[in-house]
Amino acid sequence: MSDLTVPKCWKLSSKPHNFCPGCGYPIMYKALGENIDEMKLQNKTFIGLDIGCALLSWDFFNVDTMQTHHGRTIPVVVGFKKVQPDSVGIAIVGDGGGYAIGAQHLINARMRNEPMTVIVVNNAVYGMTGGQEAPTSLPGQITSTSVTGADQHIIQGSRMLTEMLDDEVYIARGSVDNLIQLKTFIKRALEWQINKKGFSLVEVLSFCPTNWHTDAKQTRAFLNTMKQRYPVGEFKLKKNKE
Ligand SMILES: Cc1ncc(C[n+]2csc(CCOP(=O)(O)OP(=O)(O)O)c2C)c(N)n1
Ligand code: SF4
Ligand SMILES: [Mg+2]
Repeated sequence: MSDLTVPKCWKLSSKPHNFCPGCGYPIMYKALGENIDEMKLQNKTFIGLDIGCALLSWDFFNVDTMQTHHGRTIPVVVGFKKVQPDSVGIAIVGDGGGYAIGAQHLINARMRNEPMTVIVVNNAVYGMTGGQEAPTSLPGQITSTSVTGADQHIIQGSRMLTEMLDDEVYIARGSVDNLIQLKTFIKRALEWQINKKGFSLVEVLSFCPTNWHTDAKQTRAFLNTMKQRYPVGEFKLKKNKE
């Protein structure tokens, strides 16, 4: 995998992207796109995009894609899978869309073991709307709505979703500064949906230099600080790790 190659399922020639310089989303999309290419899923994949910076890739893939209301992407993908059970359903949401406004949908999809893959892009802010505090903002983080520092409590979404039921599930947390590992986690999540007909999720720690107000070096440093609070790895592959 070369850093210069572009996934075949991208429409790069006709659709330039609108992400800010240094944004982490395109790295996640590269990992996802390469998996779609290599697993030959282009003609059977459906992607739901939450309102948030995820939507900046709307009409960017040569894959059926739908943009949904903020926080409502998961039930849209659940519904699509009900009528197209052989498709591969992927919901891409931000940390706000997944762990705040859309949390009930995420929890219920996990409880029902809906056969789908959720990608939660965790950039520790509400990126699209100006960098407001999110449930994932680090304690003391300065945001546009926490000018004296964010709340001390952060949501451990991946861990919560892993532990809430004692069953088989694939949940992992990767990060955009390790593309190869992230690609592996997304591949395993897609394989889980296809082979086990079950719920899978990858949380992706991602850069938002625009709202973090960071230069390149500070952006890397902030992601490393996030990793201390949000450890990267696979949470649970199977019951009792058998
Ligand atoms: C029902 C509803 N509430 C609020 C909004 C405004 N809104 C749009 S995007 C967004 C937050 C996005 O943050 P996140 O989900 O973390 O995604 P990011 O942009 O950071 O990737 C909000 C609050 C909306 N569009 N619809
Ligand atoms: S606001 Fe942040 S998450 Fe959104 S495109 Fe810009 S850098 Fe990326
Ligand atoms: Mg966000």
